[in-house]
Amino acid sequence: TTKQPVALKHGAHRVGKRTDADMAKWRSYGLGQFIHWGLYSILEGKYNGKYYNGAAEWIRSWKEVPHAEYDSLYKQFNPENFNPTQWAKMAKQMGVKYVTFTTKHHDGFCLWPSQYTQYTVANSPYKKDIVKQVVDAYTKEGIDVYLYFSVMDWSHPDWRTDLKTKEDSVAFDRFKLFTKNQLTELLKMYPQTKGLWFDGTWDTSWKKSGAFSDSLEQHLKSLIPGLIIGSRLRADEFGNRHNDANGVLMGDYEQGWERKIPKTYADVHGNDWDCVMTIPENGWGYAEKWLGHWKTSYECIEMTTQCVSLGGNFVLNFGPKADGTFRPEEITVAKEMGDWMKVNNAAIYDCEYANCEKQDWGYFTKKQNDDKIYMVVFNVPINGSLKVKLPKNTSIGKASLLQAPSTVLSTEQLDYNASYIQLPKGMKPTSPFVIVIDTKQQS
Ligand code: JFZ
Repeated sequence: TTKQPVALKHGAHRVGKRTDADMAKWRSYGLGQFIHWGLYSILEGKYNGKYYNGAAEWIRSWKEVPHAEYDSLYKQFNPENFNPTQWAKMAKQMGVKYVTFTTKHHDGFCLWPSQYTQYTVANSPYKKDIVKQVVDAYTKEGIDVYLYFSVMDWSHPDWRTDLKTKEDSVAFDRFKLFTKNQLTELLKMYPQTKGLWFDGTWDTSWKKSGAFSDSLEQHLKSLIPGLIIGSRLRADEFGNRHNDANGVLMGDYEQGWERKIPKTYADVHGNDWDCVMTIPENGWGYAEKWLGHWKTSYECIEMTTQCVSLGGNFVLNFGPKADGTFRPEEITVAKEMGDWMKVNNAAIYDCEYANCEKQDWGYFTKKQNDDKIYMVVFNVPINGSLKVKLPKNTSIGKASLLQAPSTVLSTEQLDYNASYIQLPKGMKPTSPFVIVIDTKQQS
């Protein structure tokens, strides 16, 4: 007996990937930037000389921090060195194709002058609209803009984590209207927006509001045709998130790959997806001290490649300081990634899963709508001879170095789907490099 699908009013409205041009563009990005900036940036992950162990943008939830004091931080928000053009140019040099920017995080402070609350940048000493400046500067550099929005809002008296009483439901109805108003306002004020990145949607109150989030999603999509919304907004009528009761993704791409990367293509269940990643182990907002390991540009390049090789995008987070500047560690990672992308981006942009997974030497990517495949090599054997298992029904026509296209590499075919590729004698790579393969298809 096969399991009958559950009839759902508020489950997925589409099975499989979107097929339109906006989503095709999203799929081609490869690399993105995330930015977490807000009042938490002022505290820098510490309070009263003590360091907070959690993610810096969560510091308001630490017992050491009096809420009244945190909620007054907006009176100090004055990023004198904020230079949106510089931000966008840094992102451009890094090679990112899209940015996701925190318009409002869990604390509720709005970086745009929302007319639905007083708790906005307009009432800070800085006064000016931050979101507009980010949207304009990045758009000018040709980088697509996505707006991060936390539904959960610690500043709003009507926010509830659960709906246990009649009073809760009445309050939460007001909150839902507030949320819809703010989102409508954002899309009307910043019509260049390509998509929304939702967060703070895990509480029972929101999971019980599946009918509302369904209508909200449709409303937002009616405001900007082609708008992209991931799987972190809605719940179905049974409170299932990401995937509905039938296991079908609700949203345009899987938003669950947070600080983790799928191991195999089977793990992504045929969905579009992106992975959002922090440079330190955890923590998205600025913290004075990064405890534990920080990722190097090398690790971030490998993660970018790994994501693209499994059909996803890699999105690296930055947490600017309260004054509007980036910490040197982030500037270095961005610069080094950009230098690498400049040479090797052919293997990242417009690329997809090549029907072959990680091998000893590194990762395959494949140009979309093209048979060209790329080997992004991270590990070179001592004898310079890479054993390559090729995608199904594929053998090597020609193998060459992306950096030196006239260098044709000698190959030895082992069987139809496997070959040795010999690197030029004396080639001692100091960074990951790309081999381009023109394929021969089995007829
Ligand atoms: C959320 C936020 O709480 C956090 O501050 C940051 O903005 C991040 C991008 O998103 O954190 C989450 C959300 C979901 C998961 C983990 C952390 N999750 O699904 O595993």
